Amino acid sequence: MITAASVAKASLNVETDALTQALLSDGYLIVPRLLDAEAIDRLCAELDPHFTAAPFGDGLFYGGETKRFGAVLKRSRAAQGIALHPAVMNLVERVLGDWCQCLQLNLTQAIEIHPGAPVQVPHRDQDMWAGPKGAMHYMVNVMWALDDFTAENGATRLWPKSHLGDQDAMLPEEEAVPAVMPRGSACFFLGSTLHSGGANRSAAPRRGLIVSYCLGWLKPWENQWLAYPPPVAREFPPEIAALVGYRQHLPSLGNYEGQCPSLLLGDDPLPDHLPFTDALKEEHHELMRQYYAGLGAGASPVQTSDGVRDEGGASLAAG
Ligand SMILES: O=C(O)CCC(=O)C(=O)O
Ligand SMILES: [Fe+2]
Repeated sequence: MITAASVAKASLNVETDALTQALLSDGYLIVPRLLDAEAIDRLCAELDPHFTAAPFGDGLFYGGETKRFGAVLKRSRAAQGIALHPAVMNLVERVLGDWCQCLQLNLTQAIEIHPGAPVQVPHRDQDMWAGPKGAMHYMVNVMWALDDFTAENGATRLWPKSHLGDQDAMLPEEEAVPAVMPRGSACFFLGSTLHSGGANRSAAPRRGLIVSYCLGWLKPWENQWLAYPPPVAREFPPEIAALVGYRQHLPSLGNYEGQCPSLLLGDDPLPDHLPFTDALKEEHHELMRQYYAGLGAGASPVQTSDGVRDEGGASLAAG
């Protein structure tokens, strides 16, 4: 049983700082019973038919005795609420917020490890991205326990403080700690934390749901726009649509025809061409103001209803 990193739900709202520190210090954090009985029951009921329908995986990493499915937000309304859980968002924003203008969903993945499944190969999820490691955080995962997680039934294994050392190091098996937690609990872990699914030596499958958040300028592991194309995302609450990519990460990243991709979620058909419209940070506006001020009178653009144009009508908008 992990107790060092466990924090009672009751203290969650008032102690987000402490929770963040615990996560950053240990590389993982368990919050027991973050969901109440009704919430976890609803989530499990909505996911149950999908677990039944999902095939077993293929390959050493995914595992032939493990079932998975993605795009969980289109399959379960309860999962949408859980993805936006305020305690989770607070924590994730504290860890990732310094490195991006807004967060995005990296993936949702339901995982059912069946009896007889061996341990998964230990890995750091952030290794899929080629950037420098160790100086910043790329992602935070939340593993929601849909069943009680035990050392016998395949609880996720984590290597405490493995995010602090050599980011290429494999660590001794005996240093792994199983994320033992009751159903409805959440295990947070960093993209840099060495971890793996556990072997299931019990007689029953172990179900979990990973909701993974990453910096808004990264390529997410699960292609969110394909998982949730506009006809699907149109039905989402705006916060979920934004989290899966229907918003621009300033400046203008992820735009559609120079505009916010949330335009695609409206009721009206869009014209074939749209006016490219600045979506910049204040610092970019300031840089442009300074640039034009430096050029002096006459070279300055004037603001028109169409956007920013020079006096002769040529577009000056960044594009
Ligand atoms: O199922 C688990 O406990 C962890 C799975 C995992 O880490 C992965 O597939 O990347
Ligand atoms: Fe993983």
